[in-house]
Amino acid sequence: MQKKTVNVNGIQKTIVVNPDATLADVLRKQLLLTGTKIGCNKGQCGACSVLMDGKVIRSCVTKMSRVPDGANITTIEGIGTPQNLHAVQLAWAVHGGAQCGFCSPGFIVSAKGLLDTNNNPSRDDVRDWFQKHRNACRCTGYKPLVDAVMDAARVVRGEMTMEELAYKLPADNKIWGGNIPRPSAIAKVTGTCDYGADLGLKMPEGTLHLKLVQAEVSHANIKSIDTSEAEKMPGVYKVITHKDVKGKNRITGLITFPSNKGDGWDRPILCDEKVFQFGDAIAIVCADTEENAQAAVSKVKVELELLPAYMSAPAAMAEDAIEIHPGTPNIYFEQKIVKGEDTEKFMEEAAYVVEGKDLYVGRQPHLPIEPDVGLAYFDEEGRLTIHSKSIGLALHAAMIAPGVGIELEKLRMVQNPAGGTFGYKFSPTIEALLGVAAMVTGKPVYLNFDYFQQITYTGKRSPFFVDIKLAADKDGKLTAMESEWAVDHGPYSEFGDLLTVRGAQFIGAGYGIANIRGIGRTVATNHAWGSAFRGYGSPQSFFASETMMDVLAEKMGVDPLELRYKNVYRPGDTTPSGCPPEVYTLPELIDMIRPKYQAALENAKKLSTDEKKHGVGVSIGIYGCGLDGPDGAEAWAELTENGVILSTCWHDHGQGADMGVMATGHEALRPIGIKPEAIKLVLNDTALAPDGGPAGGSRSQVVVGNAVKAGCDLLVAAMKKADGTYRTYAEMVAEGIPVKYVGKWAAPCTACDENGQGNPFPTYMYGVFLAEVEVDTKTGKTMVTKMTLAADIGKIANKLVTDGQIYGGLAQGIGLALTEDFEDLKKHTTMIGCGLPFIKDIPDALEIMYLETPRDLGPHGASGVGELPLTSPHAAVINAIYNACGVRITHLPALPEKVLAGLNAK
Ligand code: MCN
Ligand code: FES
Ligand code: FES
Repeated sequence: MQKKTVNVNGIQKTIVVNPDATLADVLRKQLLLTGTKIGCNKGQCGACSVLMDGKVIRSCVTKMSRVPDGANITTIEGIGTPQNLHAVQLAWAVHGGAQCGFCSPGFIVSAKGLLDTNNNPSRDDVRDWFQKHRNACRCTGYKPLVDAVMDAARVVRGEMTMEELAYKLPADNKIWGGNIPRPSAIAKVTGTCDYGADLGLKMPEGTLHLKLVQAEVSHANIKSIDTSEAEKMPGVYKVITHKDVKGKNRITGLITFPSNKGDGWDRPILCDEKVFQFGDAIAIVCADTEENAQAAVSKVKVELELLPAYMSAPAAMAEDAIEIHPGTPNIYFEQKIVKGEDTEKFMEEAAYVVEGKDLYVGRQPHLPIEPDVGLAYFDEEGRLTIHSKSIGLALHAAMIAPGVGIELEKLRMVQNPAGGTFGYKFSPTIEALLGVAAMVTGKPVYLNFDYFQQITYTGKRSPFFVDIKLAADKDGKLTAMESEWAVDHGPYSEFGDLLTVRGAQFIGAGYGIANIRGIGRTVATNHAWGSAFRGYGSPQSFFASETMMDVLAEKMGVDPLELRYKNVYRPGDTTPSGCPPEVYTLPELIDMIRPKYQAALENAKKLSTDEKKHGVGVSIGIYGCGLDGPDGAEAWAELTENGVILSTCWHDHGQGADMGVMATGHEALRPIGIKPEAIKLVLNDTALAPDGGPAGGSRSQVVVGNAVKAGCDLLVAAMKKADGTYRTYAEMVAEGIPVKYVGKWAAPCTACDENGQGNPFPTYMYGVFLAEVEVDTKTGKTMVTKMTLAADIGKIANKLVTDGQIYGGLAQGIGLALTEDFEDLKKHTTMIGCGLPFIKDIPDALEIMYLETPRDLGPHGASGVGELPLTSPHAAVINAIYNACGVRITHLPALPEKVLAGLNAK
């Protein structure tokens, strides 16, 4: 141990530390300065950035032995407070820089470090700085962060006042469609928002720390598990195995489609008979400290009999492959698409036919900066209470309750502020493990994943292998499509059938193709289990149809954007599901983007050299808002003496659920003249708020938003007097009029049938993507120089949020196209190893063009936005690479070596 005197945020502190402890741990655990976040804990993401003697450092890799005595440390808490914000913090809030907000403290400290040395940086200086200091953000696409630094610099230089920078409520008291910062922004930019790991540090004494014994092989029979040595380790309270689980020890996907050959009870909470994939949990060590729990993990002895591991769909589909779940075939679900007439004759008679084989979008890792984390305890009413990053509290309660062995009424689920999920938390991850541990020990328990566990334990995007054939007449009008897709869903079936349906719904979507035949297959494998990922099935689907549209255009010798223009939905056309789209907006979106596209082509010609080839690519993207069929939600609106309480579960990945509830509710409540600050939000706790449904399928703005609006409409109607004015709270009470109203909404929709036909979604989002790239012909490396999206997401609730959603989604699309993967269990296990894009990988030139076509079924005319930007940006990038250098990539990501191989083969 070492005694140190350091100056933390201007206060002299004498501390006793382990010289090997990291500064991040000392700040967080000893000084409880939890504004400093830990993401990768490996020096890769900058979430833990602090200033030491004026320099930006990553505190997770700074040992206390390297912190000099007398060092001046500034953490986010020392930059500014909610009552006294620094310009960088205010700029972050007003530019929407904090979505999930997990990266924000690190970025803000880093930006302060920059402005202290250079108060007049260019945008490139800012980008160089964040690149150099490895500040990574998964939500924002970085552009709003640079905008924020530029404005903060203006304030620092005295060219702008804080008042000028701050958001101002318009005179008409309207926030709908505007730029008001989200309610959680100030907590996020000041480091006062407590995420799961921050709550974990503030748990009462006696809380047990959990660590997992996990599989290090991908497929095996378990012969025995011996916990005796581990149980004797210091501080160990209990080692839990499947034998201790009171319930069925399985997580269920709840509903499986009738033709699913499995029963949906295939995912163990703790492995009993088999290991199905690398990272599977086999035992939980519960101990007094994290260190003691971790030390005992390696003492648990697991005897295994190795089985062949099927690491891709084709491998698991092979004739001689054994069943991963004995009794259930590896191909456990099939979804057809049968629309219009038989396609054979159209294929024969077509003027043009193009065919693509094995078009592959891989196992994209979600890479939120915050690793998975949660805690559990019995609350004052004796309910098993589980806090986690769950974005579907009621759904997850139902999925885990029978497996854990608790009645649903005795299970309470709470969402912590989440540092990004991008869909991986549509599935339960550690909830059941926490529940089991709290039940077995009767104590509060806490489990925090490290980043390796985050990557290897949680679900991934499911790869699709797609074969596709398009037929067109002599004018380029599509007449028929044939498709076949295999979905590698990993070992666990939950929502695998639903994902396979997405292939039927979105391969070829956007075009009025009258005749379609196809079949999709869901395949169990031993690679990472498939969980939802933003876009859910659409990036895989559009990669096939949108790259083949370019192949068709080339074959016909026509412009790829104009070929799309000819074919996009117009009145009379139907979606692949056979229903008319709710609006016909794609022709106008193409009209909007056409001048940009033509200018980009000219520009690419001018810029191209033998060494650096420039190219331009387009794609269209569409996604439905809702869970298939009559998806519904509930919300409450309650008048109080001080304002209105709005309550629901609109789960927050980081996208801005709080803003969605606030903006949608406020617009409905505007007749009563309420100010936004008089609206209180009670969200995302099953004991306090009604079920809004999971925040997946970009459904919340439409489905939960409609429920919020319905509750507010009822309240406003009840408050209205005969003379058109509104009752006060006191008048309502005096007249005995109820003050609390339940808003409910259900989509008037029907799920798709066995032929993929139906009317599954109340609204859709539409976009046209334009990518501009530069390909280095010496190295094969592609840089995206600009991305543009023309988007129709209906009426906008909050423009800061929708801009941020789109920038962030485009950045993930660039990652999907060029770098991101989770395939190699040795290499793809860190943020950098997985290809997370940093600021210099994403162009500063991100442009959005909105068309706000009001939707009849959307609240105040809104559709959704979250997933649109990740439907097909990667297809535009891949088309642009072809346009630049003639290399067509069919297997993502387009790593330099693949492009180079294509160039060499030419
Ligand atoms: N919104 C708006 N105007 C519209 C439509 C939406 O202002 N016309 C706002 C909404 O109020 C909400 C946000 O945009 O704050 C997204 O709305 P919506 O499209 O309805 O999606 P959900 O709220 O259901 O969010 C889920 C969606 C999905 S499915 C994933 S995955 C996702 C995403 O949003 N993961 C995210 N965005 C993310 N953003 C961040 N930062 N982190 C994630 O993990
Ligand atoms: Fe320290 Fe990632 S760099 S947590
Ligand atoms: Fe940057 Fe979420 S806001 S990671």
